[in-house]
Amino acid sequence: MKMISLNSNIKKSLLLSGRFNRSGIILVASLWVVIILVIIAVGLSHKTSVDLAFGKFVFAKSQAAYAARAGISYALREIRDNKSDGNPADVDTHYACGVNLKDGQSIEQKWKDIPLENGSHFTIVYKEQTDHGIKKYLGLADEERKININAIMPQDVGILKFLLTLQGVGEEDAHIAAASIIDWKDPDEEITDGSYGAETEFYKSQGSGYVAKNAPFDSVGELRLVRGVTPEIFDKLKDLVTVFPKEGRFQINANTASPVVIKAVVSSVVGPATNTDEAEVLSLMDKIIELRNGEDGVLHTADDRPIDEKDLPLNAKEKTLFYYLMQYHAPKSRFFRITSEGVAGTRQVKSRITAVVNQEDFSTVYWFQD
Ligand SMILES: [Ca+2]
Ligand SMILES: [Ca+2]
Repeated sequence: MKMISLNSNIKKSLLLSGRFNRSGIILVASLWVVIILVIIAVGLSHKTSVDLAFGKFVFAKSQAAYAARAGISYALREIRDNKSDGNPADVDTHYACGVNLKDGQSIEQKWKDIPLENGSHFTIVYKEQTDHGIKKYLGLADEERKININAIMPQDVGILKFLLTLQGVGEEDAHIAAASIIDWKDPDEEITDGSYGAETEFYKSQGSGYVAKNAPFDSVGELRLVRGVTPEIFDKLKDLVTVFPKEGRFQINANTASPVVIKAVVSSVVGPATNTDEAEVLSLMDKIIELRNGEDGVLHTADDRPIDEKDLPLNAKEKTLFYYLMQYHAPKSRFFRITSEGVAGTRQVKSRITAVVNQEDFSTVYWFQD
């Protein structure tokens, strides 16, 4: 009897605990469903806000890209206007490059934060390596301030060589790269400067899978294929050389050229033949820089002046180097680099386009969008 009542108690308690377990499982399961639904809801709302933010960014990015594009059109119109109503005797300087400022107009008014109707704006600006590091300048930059690797001839190999040695590249390495750059684009298969240059035979012997181009460079980046142009050398060349124009004789604009470019040109004739040495290169350079900077002594301000022999107090040796430089000097430039930075209205989202245009026919010879 006792046994039976014990069994029934156990059954009862088992029954109770079973009921409890079932309702407990249902409760826990319901809670999990709620938690999962909450997680999904939070996830969805987060995803929606991420999608929304991404959508806004994409919209702002395209607004910025259109602003940058508007900047290119604006600069082209300025170049065109300057050409049609400008004084034909005008020359291009570092400050007034491609476009002259109107009376009383500041360089900021001409090129900085030019607004568009939708609230976005653009700035025409470029960066340049100076003795005091990289500086930003407003306006356009001519290509004639650089060494044209398509126009340079075998007899000018020294100019390219000095462009490298003046930047710390060893004499031998500089000579190999310079001669090979000339061989790459000259139409013949004759090696420049004996063993220094490189034509098809060299590239074949290296198993490089390509031959000497024997045609003009289409881009500065193509230099990477040339014998002796190591990544280090390419880095030192890329901002100081141009491939425009692809034809014609070698010219630079000494009003705008970087000091290292002018130094490379004149250094290539220094020696007993001209009775000059390094000291004259430096003193000539100082005088040119002083004249170009104008009275305030600062480059890229309204008082900047073009180079003119009558304004330069030169001694006989400096004159020898100066006349050599003047052979190549083209004070009016033809190819202008426009770098336009577009900024979207409400958000600080930027976009940049760089174009190089030919001022003669307004053709675009280079276009790059970041
Ligand atoms: Ca060749
Ligand atoms: Ca100045």
